[in-house]
Amino acid sequence: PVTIHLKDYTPFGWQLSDVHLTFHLAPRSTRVVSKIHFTPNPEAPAQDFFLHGEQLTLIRAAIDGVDVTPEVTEDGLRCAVPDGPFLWECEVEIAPADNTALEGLYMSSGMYCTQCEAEGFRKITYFPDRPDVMSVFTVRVEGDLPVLLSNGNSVQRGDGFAEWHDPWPKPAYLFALVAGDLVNHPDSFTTMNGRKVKLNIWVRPGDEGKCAFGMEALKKSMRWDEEVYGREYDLEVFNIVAVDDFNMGAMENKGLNIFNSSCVLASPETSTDDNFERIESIIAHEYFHNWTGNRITCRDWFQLCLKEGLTVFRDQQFTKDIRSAPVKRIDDVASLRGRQFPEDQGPLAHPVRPESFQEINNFYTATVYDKGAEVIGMLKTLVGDEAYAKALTLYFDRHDGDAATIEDWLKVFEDTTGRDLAQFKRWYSQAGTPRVSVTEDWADGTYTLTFAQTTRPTPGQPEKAPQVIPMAVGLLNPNGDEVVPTRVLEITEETQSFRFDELAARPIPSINRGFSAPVVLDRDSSSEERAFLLAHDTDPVNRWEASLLLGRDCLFAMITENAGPDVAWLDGLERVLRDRDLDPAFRAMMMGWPSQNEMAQVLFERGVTPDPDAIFAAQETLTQFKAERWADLLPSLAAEGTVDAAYRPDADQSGKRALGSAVLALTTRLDGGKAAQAQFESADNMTLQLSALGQLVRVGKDQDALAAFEAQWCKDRLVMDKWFGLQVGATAPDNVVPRATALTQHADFDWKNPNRFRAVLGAMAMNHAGFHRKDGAGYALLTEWLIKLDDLNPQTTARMCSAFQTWKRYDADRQALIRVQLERLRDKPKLSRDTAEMVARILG
Ligand code: DPP
Ligand code: ZN
Repeated sequence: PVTIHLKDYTPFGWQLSDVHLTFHLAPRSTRVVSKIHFTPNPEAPAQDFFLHGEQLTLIRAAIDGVDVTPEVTEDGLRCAVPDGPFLWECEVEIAPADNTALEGLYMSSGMYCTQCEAEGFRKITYFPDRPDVMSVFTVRVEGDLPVLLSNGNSVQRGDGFAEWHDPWPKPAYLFALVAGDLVNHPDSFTTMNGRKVKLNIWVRPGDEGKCAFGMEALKKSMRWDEEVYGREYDLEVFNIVAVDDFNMGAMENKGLNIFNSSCVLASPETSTDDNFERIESIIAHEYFHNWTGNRITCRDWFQLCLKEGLTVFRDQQFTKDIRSAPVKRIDDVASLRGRQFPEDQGPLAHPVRPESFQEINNFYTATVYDKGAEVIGMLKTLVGDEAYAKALTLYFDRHDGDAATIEDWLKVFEDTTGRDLAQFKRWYSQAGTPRVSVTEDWADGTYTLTFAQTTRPTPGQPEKAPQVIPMAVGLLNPNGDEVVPTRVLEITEETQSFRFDELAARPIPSINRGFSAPVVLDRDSSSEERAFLLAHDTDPVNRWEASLLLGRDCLFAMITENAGPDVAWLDGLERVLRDRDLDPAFRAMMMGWPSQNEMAQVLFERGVTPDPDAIFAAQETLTQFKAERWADLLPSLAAEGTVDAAYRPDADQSGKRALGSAVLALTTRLDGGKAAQAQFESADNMTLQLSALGQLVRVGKDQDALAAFEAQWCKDRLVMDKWFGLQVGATAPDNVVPRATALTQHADFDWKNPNRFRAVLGAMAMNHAGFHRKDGAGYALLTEWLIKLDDLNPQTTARMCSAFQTWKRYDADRQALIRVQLERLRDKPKLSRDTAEMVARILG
């Protein structure tokens, strides 16, 4: 396998003024004709004329009208070309109906669609398929289908053809084409400068009733980006298409976003509150890419975080603005710790800007996206809101139309603020989660906090240098009053102290408020102090954090010392739950506790080999104990968690339902599922129906409900994904593998569909104790299916290998069982480059 390095970047030898493509669509014999004007690039070193191309049948190639015979290899073609500008013409044949990798031009339920990021365009035609080659595309689509779409504005449409022109130069990864029998949910938007833009959501017939929410989210996103970032939309039309078979969530192709149908279709009957919120944020995310990604794109794929980190940051800001900011922040912190921290602390650790890869698809990771967003949040904290806004304006002014780098990005901040960001840049180049230990000193009214930072070695990076850590700190006095409001301490040294003078009493510190830096905090704080912060902290994130830390310690003691639940913690939590001034959504979050996966990590960090069965058992004991202890509180909380008004997926109602669902989880421990059964039967929306079903699955009283649910929803693919996933994800550990096995034999287990595959096998891998059962049956089942899927869809296969990334945490027997499976995968004949790279990295 070839490893590609950031340091080897060289510009392409030619510039492309315009690209003309004609598609003659046919399922197994689509012809793609391209005409491209190439002009030598004066800034590039001399090089062979090489165009990427994979799985193409070359029909004809010509230069300046004269046929040529290029040298064709597996990954592209080479050809002798004139010294000056020339016209390249080429015709290839491809078979979209046979394209199961869902990359390039493929078919999904009879419709043609594309996915070109990162390197899918080379499966459509011969082309310099790299993001720094930008060009104006004109596309003609010919096919016997009612709807024919591509990027940009519609130029012409007639019987069996359509022509599109995108005036904005773009790289090939933003190319898109859709053709099919689709119906439209239309609307329009008037931009800040009064231009009317047509908006469309295109779906398969039958799904038109599930578009309204997505459309509202799109209009909100467009307005928000104008108001907050001054960014206006720049084409006459914005199209969104829903596709059932899609490897990722969605794709920001210029003017023609393509979405996994699960990330755009929504209705109260079929979607949960969480689905609605996720859809809203993904629509925003893809729309925001129009500026951060499309108008300003990436020079090379190492710079992926330039567009993804920033766009995630922007979609997080958007959600905070239109929903509850603290709740959103806690959600994001939980997800960062649940997904990114394990990555950053295991064999797959890589910098936010990686320095090498074999297959770029393997780097669409939590680190690039979510840690990438955290890095931008830290930058904003360090320079302040005003400077951030100025820097962003400069970024858009200076780099519009560019394929830019992280250096360009940081330079606008340096030029705006005069700050030297050389040290800050380590956030982009050093992998691993920094650990910050805190010690404190109190004497004569002066309180001193001393921070020491270290980052453990990660693959390829044995030594780490200190990073810039913006540590937001507030101090409370023993009465619970805030004596020092939040202040951002800038840690730059390996060890650094900060003094707070003239305090009347020794304060209680609230450190890393708002999770101002994505670090692991090591601090020996007493449980009294945590309980104090749980009761008094003014920072919602740290209040939640205090409870989480108490929960960790409680479970740790239960697992390792057979201790009983920590009553002081639960009493403190109860006071929070009883506080009706607190947002129900926040209280629902406070009712959560460390996941089994997180507890496995905690045990491992503290030198105890995690036993998944013991973790599960402790969680069960704790849940039962909570239910009993709070028995008299639950009815009133349930009442607060009940919504009488007509269903709306807004923050207010969903917060209440989240509280209701957290309460139901406890009530079910007391009534054996009676309330859940009643809720299941009376539910008129998917949120209530699914949370009830989840509880019935948990207590094993799910046979009738699962059958009823299936009968009701068997025609709805997205709802059936929930049905498949929930019965594996929520069931008792012993049932997980048998159930997953049985479901893979279900007539509707369409394993070539990534959503369905993930629903079963992904849910199995996330059921901690079920997946990690002692006999290794979970590991074997997952591997068996990964081996099967790899021939068809390397991208989804490779991504799911990360289920094994934490394997070194576990005991020798489990490690041996996992190793056998990883080696089995590694030794599979014709293993894809994607999966091979992942397995090699995980094996280490
Ligand atoms: N660029 C897409 C996104 O993150 C992923 N293909 O929105
Ligand atoms: Zn993105």
